[in-house]
Amino acid sequence: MKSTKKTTISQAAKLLEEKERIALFAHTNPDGDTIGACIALCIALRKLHKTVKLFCDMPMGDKLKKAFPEIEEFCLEFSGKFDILVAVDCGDLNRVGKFADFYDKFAETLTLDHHGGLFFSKYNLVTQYACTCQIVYEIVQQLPLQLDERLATFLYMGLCTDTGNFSHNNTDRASFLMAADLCEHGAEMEKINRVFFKDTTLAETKLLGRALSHIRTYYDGEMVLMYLTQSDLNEFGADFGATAGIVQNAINVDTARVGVMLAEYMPNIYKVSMRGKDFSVREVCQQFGGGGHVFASGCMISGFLEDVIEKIVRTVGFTI
Ligand SMILES: [Mn+2]
Repeated sequence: MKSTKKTTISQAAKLLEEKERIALFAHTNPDGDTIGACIALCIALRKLHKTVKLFCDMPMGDKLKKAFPEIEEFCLEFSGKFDILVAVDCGDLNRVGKFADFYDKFAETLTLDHHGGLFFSKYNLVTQYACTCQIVYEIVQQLPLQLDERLATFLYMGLCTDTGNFSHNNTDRASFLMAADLCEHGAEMEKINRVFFKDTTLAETKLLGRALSHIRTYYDGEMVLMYLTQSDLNEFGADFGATAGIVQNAINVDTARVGVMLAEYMPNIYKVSMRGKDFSVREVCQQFGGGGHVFASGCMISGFLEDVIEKIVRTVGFTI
């Protein structure tokens, strides 16, 4: 069993200052918080003349690269020599994705996370903050450098995405104080909002229309379901990633306690996303070998569309 210890903001800042070659790992299927935190920390550490490289087992996505052409893409394969590896916004080792085994064997590792998960690194800075960008923000304040526009912009990226634009329960006083400070330092807030909350491709908008046209309700409207098949995706030339987030339209229906979105991932294999209001969708997804959060979970189910829908309706029916 390797030894792990709890680390404070100032200890983490000191640790990073001591190291010369630093590898930052974003979590698999990277979101705005892990990307923003990695880029901000990279900018800060390079200001201190450190050698920093960013890794992730998936790229950060075209929308982001279009909006911020200056940022460097993650390295998808590991290479280089480092003094420390840092897992950014990772609640457990699996989040490091395909680098997990290598990460686990490395002697000097540091977790920066806000999911309150297990200690899997040598040093663990695990908080109850709204976002990992707040951890990086506080680390940056301990380092001998000033916030600038770029740092403020990427720190804002994680703050506004992980708080759902300051609307989720995790939004607190610290979120607004941080936002005020980042605003003062020139964060490009409108641009971040556009990229993460507004911009869609034409294919995505058409796909949403198709999903909405496939809406079905069960249990007096307490369950709302939508689906997309591979032929829908092909018709609009959309890739599978374009189905992400559509489930929100199902749970937004005022009568809904369960929102379900099925997207055909491969022929007769459906990725099922569920959202709940006062209803544990995690338990439903666990019945199918999936999981996640109590009110936001997912699973994969194989079968013909109508059979898959029937299975879900029946399973939800046990507890609704
Ligand atoms: Mn996060």
